[in-house]
Amino acid sequence: MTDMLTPVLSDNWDTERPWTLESYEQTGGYAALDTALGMGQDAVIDLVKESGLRGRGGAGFPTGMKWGFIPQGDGKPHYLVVNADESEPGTCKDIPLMMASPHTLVEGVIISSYAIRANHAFIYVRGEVLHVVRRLQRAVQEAYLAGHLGQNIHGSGYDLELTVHAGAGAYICGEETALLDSLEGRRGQPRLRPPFPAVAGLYAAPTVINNVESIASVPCIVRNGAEWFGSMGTEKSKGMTLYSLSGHVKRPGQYEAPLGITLRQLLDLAGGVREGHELKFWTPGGSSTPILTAEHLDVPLDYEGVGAAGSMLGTKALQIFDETTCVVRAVLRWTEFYKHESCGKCTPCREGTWWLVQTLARLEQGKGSEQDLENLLDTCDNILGRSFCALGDGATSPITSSIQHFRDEYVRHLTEGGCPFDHAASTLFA
Ligand code: L3W
Ligand code: SF4
Repeated sequence: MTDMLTPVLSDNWDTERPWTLESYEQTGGYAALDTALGMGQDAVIDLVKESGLRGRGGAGFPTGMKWGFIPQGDGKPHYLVVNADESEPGTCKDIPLMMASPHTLVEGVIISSYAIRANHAFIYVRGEVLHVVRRLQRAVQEAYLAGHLGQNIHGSGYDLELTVHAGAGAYICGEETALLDSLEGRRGQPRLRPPFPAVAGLYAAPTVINNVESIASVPCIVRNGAEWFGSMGTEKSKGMTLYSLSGHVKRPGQYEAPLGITLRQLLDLAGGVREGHELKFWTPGGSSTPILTAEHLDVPLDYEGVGAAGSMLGTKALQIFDETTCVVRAVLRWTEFYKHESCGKCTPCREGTWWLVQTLARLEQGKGSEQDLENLLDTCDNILGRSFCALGDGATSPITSSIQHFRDEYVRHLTEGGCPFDHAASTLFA
């Protein structure tokens, strides 16, 4: 079964102190940078386009196409911003990547900035993860001292400054335009799109914003070629990716495998659901993506496959819940998170998430009525597609999907006058 694993980004994670420059260079690190500098900017963009790499932050937008939106030869400043504000519930791939091998990201930043003709790049990282901020700062310092960053990189005439910026701990700052506002020193709230950041981003200049994993995938594509990358995955979802398994699974953690692998195969790699229990529901990409059930064990985990099953691949954060978990309680917890993190800019999300929590809490305590289920769906309907950014839409996903798959369980709370589950047995959301 381990032949399903394709360690590329995680290949050096088990080596001696892989976060140091010395260790990274011993495993071929920064050789791709030389290759890219020798290819020229447009050839690097073409290579990334040909590879079929799609954004790993949740939306799956083609990376090379996004880079292609940056006006070339305009002589104006361009920026690259790495979205390292990993906060989606269940999502835990970028932080392990940056802790284990920060130079993979730094090398990716330099190559990507070179391709889009940017001379200043930023890594916007969650403020709470101070250990990651420090590790990145140290890696950036090492890269400057070795001549991988700064003036005239590797004698190519190309200059790049790289700034590591720590956010202040708001989930909304993972939304790309709120991130830009925050980076510019303002309160992080989403901006109207269009214009997309590729047209008017940081300081109103053309800006590429990509997720950590997307940018970290660039050096291996330069090293091994577009064909190699496309030999993994499926026709429309190419390459390998980091899947994060958490919850009721024997060996939680990051599993790097081709896009299109199934949860059944990943669970085999992870030792299965915890002993003596069975799968009840799971999220394919964090709590913003509609939940799926044991019926979906063989859904290909790629953008198309998960979409066809009625959900989204999202961040590939596979949260596994067995039969001891109350779905109503899980959904209530996630909804409390979205209510807390709603930035308040638009009414459907600001007011709607408050009402969702009130109604869900009543149902979870067995105090509501069946009409509350209709009220929940109606509120979701008034948030979905009417909110200013994806947070509002995402907040509705666990509710609508759980009512679709587990309506009976909601009703059971009402008929039994309370939650029928022993939360201590689940240990999650206890
Ligand atoms: C130029 C156009 N650029 C689109 C760019 C756009 C962005 C990218 C994708 O949300 C999802 C969300 C969460 N010209 C363009 C264009 N672009 N059209 O393409 O854009 P979009 O709007 O499809 O998605 P998004 O706003 O980036 C991301 C979901 O991910 N999610 C949340 C993840 C949370 C984390 C985290 O904690 N780190 O990643 C999980 O599923 O709900 O749907 O760059 O500018 N015409
Ligand atoms: Fe803010 Fe929510 Fe509206 Fe997004 S949907 S702008 S988070 S209030």
